[in-house]
Amino acid sequence: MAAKPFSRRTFLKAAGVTLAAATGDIFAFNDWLAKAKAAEVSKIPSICGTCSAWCGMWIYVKNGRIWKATGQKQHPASKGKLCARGHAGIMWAYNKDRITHPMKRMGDNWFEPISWDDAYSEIAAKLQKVLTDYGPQTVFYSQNAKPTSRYYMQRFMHAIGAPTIHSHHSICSTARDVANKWTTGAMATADMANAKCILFLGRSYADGISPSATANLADARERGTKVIIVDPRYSSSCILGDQWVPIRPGTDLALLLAMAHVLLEENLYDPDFIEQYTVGFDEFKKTMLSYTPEWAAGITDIPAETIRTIARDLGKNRPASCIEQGYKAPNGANYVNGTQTFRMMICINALLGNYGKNGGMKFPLNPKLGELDPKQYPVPPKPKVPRCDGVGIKGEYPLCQTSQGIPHLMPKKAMEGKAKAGFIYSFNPARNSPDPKLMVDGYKKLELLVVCDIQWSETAMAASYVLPECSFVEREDLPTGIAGGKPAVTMRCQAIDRIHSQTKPFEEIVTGLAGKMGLQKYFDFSREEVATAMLKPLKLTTEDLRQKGTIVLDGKAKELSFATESGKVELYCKAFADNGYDAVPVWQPPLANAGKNSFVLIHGKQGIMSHTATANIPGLLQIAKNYNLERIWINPAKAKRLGIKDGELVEVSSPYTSKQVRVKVTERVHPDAAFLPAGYGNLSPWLKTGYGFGINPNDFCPHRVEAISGHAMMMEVVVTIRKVGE
Ligand SMILES: Nc1nc2c(c(=O)[nH]1)N[C@H]1C(S)=C(S)[C@@H](COP(=O)(O)OP(=O)(O)OC[C@H]3O[C@@H](n4cnc5c(=O)[nH]c(N)nc54)[C@H](O)[C@@H]3O)O[C@H]1N2
Ligand SMILES: Nc1nc2c(c(=O)[nH]1)N[C@H]1C(S)=C(S)[C@@H](COP(=O)(O)OP(=O)(O)OC[C@H]3O[C@@H](n4cnc5c(=O)[nH]c(N)nc54)[C@H](O)[C@@H]3O)O[C@H]1N2
Ligand code: SF4
Ligand SMILES: [Mo]
Repeated sequence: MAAKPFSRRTFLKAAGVTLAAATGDIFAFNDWLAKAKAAEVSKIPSICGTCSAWCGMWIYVKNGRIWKATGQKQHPASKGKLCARGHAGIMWAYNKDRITHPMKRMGDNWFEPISWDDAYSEIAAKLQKVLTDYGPQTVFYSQNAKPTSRYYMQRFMHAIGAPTIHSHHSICSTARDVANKWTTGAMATADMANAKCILFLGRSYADGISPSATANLADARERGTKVIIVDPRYSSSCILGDQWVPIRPGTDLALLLAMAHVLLEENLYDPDFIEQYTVGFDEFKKTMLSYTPEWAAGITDIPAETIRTIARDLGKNRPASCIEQGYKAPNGANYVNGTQTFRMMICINALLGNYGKNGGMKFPLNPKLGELDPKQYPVPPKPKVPRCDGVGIKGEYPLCQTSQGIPHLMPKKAMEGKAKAGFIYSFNPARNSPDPKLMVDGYKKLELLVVCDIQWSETAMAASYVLPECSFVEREDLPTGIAGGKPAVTMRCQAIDRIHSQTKPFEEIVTGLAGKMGLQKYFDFSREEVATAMLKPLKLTTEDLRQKGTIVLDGKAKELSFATESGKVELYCKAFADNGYDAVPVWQPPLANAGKNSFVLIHGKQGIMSHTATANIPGLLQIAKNYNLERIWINPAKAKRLGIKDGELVEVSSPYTSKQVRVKVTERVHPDAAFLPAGYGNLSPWLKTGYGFGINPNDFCPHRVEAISGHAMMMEVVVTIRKVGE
């Protein structure tokens, strides 16, 4: 299956053969081409690791090297296609800036290689000391959203009695997820294929890409679906939309309150749905009455008549109309009012009566995977101590989900002495969260920080030990379920042998460390055994997945139900009231407001970059350079007032920092907003390709934690911009 390793010795041997066979014609192109064509090609199913869409891919391998990749047709995110990042990400394996050995930090930007055995022993000893001196509540584990190896680290954390486990969502979508949990009980997704009218708040399928979502948007356009996009800037999705509605940053909540007002006032809602499936309609209606479109127009900068038209478009097309749930723009991790903004999106979808209906919001079906028999394979008990991020604790962050937690809070907790040791896997919070200096200073206060990455991320640079994983094309991972209209199951398989012999899959690393901690009994199984147990209820085997990659399962839509405390959509949310939050959303202004000569600093994805992880991939960075993609966008009216012309070098300043970048002067952005692409500004000097290119919005924003869901409020900052040299 996996091809031969590409070592220097095999290369020299192969070169010798060529030389002997082709005397006098060593580098002839035809000879090379013939050999390349004659090479056997193997096709291995994998899962793209270049963003959290986790597309199913086929990797084609020739002569032990990756040749190309294509998207798996049956995988719901790829549907036969990959994006540019996916095509580039397969080459990560060969990147010159990979971490190739376990490393121990000796000083600033100074690490020395260490053997795996010594690394495990030293880490285990330091961890044991932290556990003895301060207790397991001071240990945390933070990771990216998806990796299946959470299975191993969760066991490890429970085995040491430590409850604080994080995903990256406090800088992504935690406000959305918390609002969903308490309002509908689970996350429904927009049924684009059948919608007659759909409203996007910031979410941009053509920038924050998954190939199938981008294709769905194009199809919707072809079908004549009315697509309305509210965004302070004209995103790449707007060419596929009917209407771009520029909005003042951070004010979507006012728009939604006024839309609810119109739907109620003009009887454009579904009374039967409200009666059968919601609680709190009377309080909700009473609150909405005061929020007129004229009131919202002054706040959002959207004319009252436009607000009425948007509400009517949705109301008249109900139930085949909806507000797409998005990830983060106004409702995920960016503004102080994000949690209530998302609650309002749900409330409007409920007014439209669109839950469970074609063209509305549908709850995806999850495949039910099995597990190892706990009698044969002991499971560590759930930890009893409280979490160190306050999640689930009354008076701190009671409503935030324990499955997500607040990872960006850990450096602060380290400064306060409440966090002492941390493990971070496949996650770069030091660069992807606001205030990188605080993040790094805090992490360095820990007695132990272990980071597992493939490259020298900013977080790795702050670690006491850096453990190198092999990249996604070099390993097989556990199977994973995919929720959707039809549930599916998929597995990443190993396409090539490891390039660097000292790199390992995370599961081996955790198991090795557990051995040194005396916790072998919880890890006495092979990955094959776990994978087999997971697939058993589906009557599938690991071989099935190694052949097919992704398998779509049968699944029948369940009767509509809501997994909330009341069993209904909570227009009035009791849990919010019980914890001192507004039970019905009310207007809450953003913290940052632009002045005559200042801007709210907004940001977003570009189709060719994943967060700050891909700027170090040479092919992708070259595209960014060729097309000046790092520039900050400002509106011509304001640019003129500030004496700034397109392409000039400007200094962007917030109370926290000043940095220079070139400017893109464009009508495509609201005058109150400056839009900075989010993928640049790598600070780690060992990311040699990306280092020094562009600047990053997180540098300008302070460290903060929103009160309800605990997100980072990443766009709540005002900047000034002036021409350099003035
Ligand atoms: N400036 C900026 N900040 C952002 C965003 C942004 O776009 N720009 N986006 C926000 C959002 S929506 C999110 S979800 C978060 C995302 O924040 P992160 O979860 O930190 O996302 P990435 O930047 O993709 O970082 C993933 C890390 O995993 C490493 N990695 C990649 N493959 C592997 C692997 O196979 N094994 C291991 N061990 N490591 C691997 C990468 O090198 C990188 O250091 O950031 C948020 N913050
Ligand atoms: N190319 C690429 N695709 C990705 C990723 C990636 O890193 N790169 N990451 C994946 C991940 S983890 C995520 S979370 C998704 C994110 O995908 P999206 O949810 O689409 O996230 P962003 O690009 O962060 O969206 C920011 C958009 O919100 C707009 N915006 C800013 N402020 C406001 C506001 O106040 N109101 C409104 N209505 N809009 C506002 C910005 O102008 C921008 O267009 O993308 C996924 N896909
Ligand atoms: S959207 Fe692109 S980068 Fe993300 S998983 Fe799919 S192919 Fe990979
Ligand atoms: Mo995200």
